[in-house]
Amino acid sequence: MSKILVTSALPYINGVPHLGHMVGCLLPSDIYARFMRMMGNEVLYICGTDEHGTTSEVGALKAGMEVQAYCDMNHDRHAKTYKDFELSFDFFGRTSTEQNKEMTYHIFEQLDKNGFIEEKTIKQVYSIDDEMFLADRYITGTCPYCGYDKARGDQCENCTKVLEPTELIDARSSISGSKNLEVRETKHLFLNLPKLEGELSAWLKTKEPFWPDVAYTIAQKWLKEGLKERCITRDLKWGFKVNKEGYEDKVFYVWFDAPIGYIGITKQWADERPSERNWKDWWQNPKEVRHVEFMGKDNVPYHSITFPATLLGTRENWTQVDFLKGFSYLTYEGGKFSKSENRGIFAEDAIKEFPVDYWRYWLMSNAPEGSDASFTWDLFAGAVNKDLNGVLGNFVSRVLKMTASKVGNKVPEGGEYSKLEEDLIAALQQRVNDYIKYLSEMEFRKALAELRAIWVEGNNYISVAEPWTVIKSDEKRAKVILRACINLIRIFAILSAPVMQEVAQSMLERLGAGMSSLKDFDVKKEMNALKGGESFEVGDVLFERVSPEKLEELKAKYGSAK
Ligand code: B3M
Ligand code: ZN
Repeated sequence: MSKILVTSALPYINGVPHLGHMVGCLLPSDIYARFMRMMGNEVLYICGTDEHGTTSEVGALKAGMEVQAYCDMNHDRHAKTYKDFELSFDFFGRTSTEQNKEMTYHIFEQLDKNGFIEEKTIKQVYSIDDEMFLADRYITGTCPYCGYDKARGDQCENCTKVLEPTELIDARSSISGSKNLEVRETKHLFLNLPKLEGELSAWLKTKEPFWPDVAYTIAQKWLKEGLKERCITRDLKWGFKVNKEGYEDKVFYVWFDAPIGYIGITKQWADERPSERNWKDWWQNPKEVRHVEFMGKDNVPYHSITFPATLLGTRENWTQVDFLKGFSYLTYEGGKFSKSENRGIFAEDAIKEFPVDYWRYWLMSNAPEGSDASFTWDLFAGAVNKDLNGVLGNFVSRVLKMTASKVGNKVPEGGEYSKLEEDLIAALQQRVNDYIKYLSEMEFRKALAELRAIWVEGNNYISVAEPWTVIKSDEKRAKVILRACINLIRIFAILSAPVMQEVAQSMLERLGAGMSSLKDFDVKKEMNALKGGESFEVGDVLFERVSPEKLEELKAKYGSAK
C-alpha cells in the first residue's frame, strides 16, 4: 500500500464552475483518487477554494458584500456543486484560514532567513480618492493601440495587448471612477527565483521520465527563457498581511499563498479530526508519499516552477509534486463559455438537466488531454444514447429482464463455462489490464475508450451466445450463458465505479452484490463470483435516451454553435 496525495487546482472563489473547470482538474482528480483507493492505496484527496486576490475583492464589490461574507457564501456554493458531481474529496477547505496563514508565514520566514527574499521599489498607480494603490486590473482607460475605452491596466480585452497601466489614456480607478491618480513609488518583496534556478532545474530533471509532455514542456520553456524575480506582495486589503516589518500594510500575492493552500487545507483537515494522522505525514514525507497534481495548463508554471522553488528555498523536507497532469481547454460548441453572454452550460445547471454520471462519462471520454476539446450537445446526446443507453444500459436491462422472465429472479445455477466463455474471459482480461494501466497513467480518454470496449465485449458475447434461442432446446446451457451475463454486469459495475459511482452502485444493488477491489483484478475469478442461486431485481432503466426534441430544447436554452 502506498500513500497517494491527490490535489486538484483550487478553484477561484468568485468563479462559477462550468464544464471546462469540471473536466480540467476536478473530475480527473476524483477519478484518479477513486481508482487509487480501489487499488488498495491510502489516498488523501484535497481541494478547496482559492479566496484571496483582486478578483475576490472585485467580486465582492460587484455583489455589494463584505469580502469575507462573499467568500463564505461562494465557498458553500462551490462545495455543493462538487458534492453534486460526486467529487470524493477527503477534505474541501479554503485558502483564507488561520492554518493557511500560519503555513504561509512559516514558509515566508524560512525563505527570508535563507536569503531568497529581495526588497525592491517599484512604481505603481495610487488613487488619491480611494486612498490606495491600485492593482493593474483595477485601472480602466482607453487602449493606446485600438482605442477601446474600457481597457484594463493589465490587458486590453478588445485587442488582447498586454499593457502597463501607465500606458492607458484617460486612466481612472475601477473602484470609484476617480481620475485623481498618480504614480508613486512603493516597496515590494520579491522571490529570488534566479538564485534557485540551478537547483530547480536539477530537480525537474529527476521528473523528466515521468511527467507528461504538456507539463514538462511548459516548465522547460520557462527555465530556458531564464527565471525572473517574482513579486509576492500586493497593495490590497484582502489577503494575509505580510509578516515583515515595513510591509504591514501589504498582503501576500494570491499566487504565493494559494499553492501553500494545499498544505494549509491538509492542516485544516487534520485539525478538525484529531484522530487523523498529522499533516506532516503527507507534506513532509517525500519518501513515502507520491504526490499527484491536476490542473489546467495555464496553472502549470506556478506548480512546476514557482511553488517547487518556494518549497526548495525553505530548506525543509517538503513533499514535492511527483506527477503533474495538465489539461488543455474545453470549449462550448466551439466557442467560449461565458456567464455574461449566457453561453454554455455551467455545472450547477448541468446537474439539473441530467444525472451526474451522464456528465462524468461524457466529460472524461472527451477530456482535453492533448489538445482542446469541444462540448457540443450533439456529441453529448450521441454518447448518452449510444454508449450509455445503447451499450451498457441495454445490456443490463436485457439480461436481467430475460433471466427473470425465462428462469426467475435468481442467478441461474448449474453447468460449466464452455470455450465461448473462456475466450470471453481471455479477451476481457486483456482489456481490463489495459484499462487499469491507462487509469494508472492518467490517460483518461484511452481508459474510457477501453471501458466502453469492455461493455461492448458483453454485447458481442450475448449476440453470439443467443440465450433466447438456446433456451428452446438446451435450458442448462442457456442458464450458463445467463449466469455469465449477470456476472458481467457485476464486473462492469466494479470497473465503472471510479467513473460512475452512482450507476455502479445501482447495478450492484440489483444483484445484492458489494464493491470489490481493482487490485490484481482476475476476470476468471470475478466471472465466478455469483455462483447461482442469488436473488436479483430487474430495476429501472439505467440511462434515459436524449430525444431529438429535448436536444433542440437544450440547444435553444444554453446556446449552440455560432
Ligand atoms: N485558482 C487558478 C484557477 O482556478 C487558481 C488555481 C490555484 S491552484 C493553487 O484556474
Ligand atoms: Zn486594445
